[in-house]
Amino acid sequence: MTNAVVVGTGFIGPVHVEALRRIGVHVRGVLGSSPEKSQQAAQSMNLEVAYPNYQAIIDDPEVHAIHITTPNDTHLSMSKQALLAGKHVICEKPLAMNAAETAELVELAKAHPNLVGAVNYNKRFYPLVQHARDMVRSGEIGEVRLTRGGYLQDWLLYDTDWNWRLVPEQGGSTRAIGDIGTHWMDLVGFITGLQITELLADLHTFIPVRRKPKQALATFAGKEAAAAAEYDEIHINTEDVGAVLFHYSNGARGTMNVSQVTAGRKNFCNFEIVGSEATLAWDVENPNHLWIGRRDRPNEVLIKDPSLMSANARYYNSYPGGHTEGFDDSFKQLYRAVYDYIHAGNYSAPKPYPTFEDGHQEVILCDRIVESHQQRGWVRV
Ligand code: SOE
Repeated sequence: MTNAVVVGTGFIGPVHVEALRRIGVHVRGVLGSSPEKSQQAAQSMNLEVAYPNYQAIIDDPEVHAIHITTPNDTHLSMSKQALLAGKHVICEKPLAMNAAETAELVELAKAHPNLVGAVNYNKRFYPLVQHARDMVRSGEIGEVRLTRGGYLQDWLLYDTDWNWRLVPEQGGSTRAIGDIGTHWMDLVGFITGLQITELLADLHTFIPVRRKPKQALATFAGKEAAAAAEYDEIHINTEDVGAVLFHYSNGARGTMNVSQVTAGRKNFCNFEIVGSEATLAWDVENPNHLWIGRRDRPNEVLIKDPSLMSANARYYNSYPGGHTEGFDDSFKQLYRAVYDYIHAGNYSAPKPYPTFEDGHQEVILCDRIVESHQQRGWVRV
């Protein structure tokens, strides 16, 4: 039996715990930002071990896989310690703070070929995303010419909204791009298989000073809480929004918009992939519909239904047509891919999950995006 531990008890840690349990992976315990938080989380999720610190997980021989869901500045050291201790790693995105760190992790993963080094790009695992990929890769939409879309949210719209991601020392030098833009670039790259060769970026911070509550708040939790009575004013130097133009390896063009301050857009990640024969459009808030645009016949909407989908995409459906699958299911399907791979034990087989190499590519793109913005010009990737 493979035992997993989840590190982090904020918004996303419990999502990992729940998804692992749904596929029968034993979650041995959890680690929060303090021993008290570990205790509370272990109790509320009915887990046997509340770890006092990270070293206790590393030292526990019963732990085989570690899910890292803590702020980005912890990813390098935690992933490193885990691999060196012979444990599989499933790390939240972005994989680390900059390309030097992610390159180190790629090398370490290469030196431990019998361990999984996965990055949590869950959006790849929506059934219709898998189907869209199969359509594009089999030539059904012709040659890809354009990609368009982005990722819009509103949870950081007010100057009273606060989260650790606003602090570059914890989140990294990009915020909207690093946190949600990387999801979009990974998703579109996964579907099209195209490499970004050049880009031009424009980033902007609309809220240069924010009120940081004295009491820490989990991601998204601020929207439900009243504005803090006690706060510190903090100068913000990471972007609220970004727009990026891309050139791809085959000559295709792309545009991506990201924003954490777009009122009404909750978690709107969408793409339009335009081929020489047809267009595909999808969004994560309506993930059971794939729009297929045509010129020579009426457009179609494919409603998620395994009986109408590619063999590969069928594998990533758990339920028949009309039975929706969403956010939590995408985590479940990602972990199915990871743990089926571990249980099969053939580590030279192609990896069906986003790897440290994929995580590294995303962080390189973030670094280039910041560079392009600072230079006010196109940069090569
Ligand atoms: C916050 O922007 C966040 O939780 C991201 O970090 C996640 O990756 C995304 O799924 C939802 O929004």
